Amino acid sequence: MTIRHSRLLLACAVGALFAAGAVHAQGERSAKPHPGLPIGVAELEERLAARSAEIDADGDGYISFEELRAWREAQREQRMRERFARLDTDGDGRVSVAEFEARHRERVARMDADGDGIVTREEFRAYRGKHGRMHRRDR
Ligand SMILES: [Ca+2]
Ligand SMILES: [Ca+2]
Repeated sequence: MTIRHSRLLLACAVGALFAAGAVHAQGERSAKPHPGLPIGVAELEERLAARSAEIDADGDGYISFEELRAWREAQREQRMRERFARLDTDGDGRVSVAEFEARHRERVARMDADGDGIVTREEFRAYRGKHGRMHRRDR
């Protein structure tokens, strides 16, 4: 393997790692220590190989459009299930309107940092800075 290939592999591995959500970058990315880092290149390569094998469902060595789409759909489905489970706080397999609203009230309370009952632009921006894209962590 050439150095150029190694670098490409590493770039792909890091990309795959981020795409898989194994690394949750949040706001002020450069300032905060990263829970998933440092990480060995060998581990990144292992993860890349595992991910590639997972996507290449028929194992023919090629990732077809359908395989990629199916993998993405499965990822989305998994995220939706996790989001649903977080909303279902009493674990009865259903999300009541009260459970749904409670989750959103918590979020609004966190946004209203000084608790004056008004979410200012600054508070909203600070919340987004801490939590990344709106709702990402609350889903
Ligand atoms: Ca394939
Ligand atoms: Ca429930």
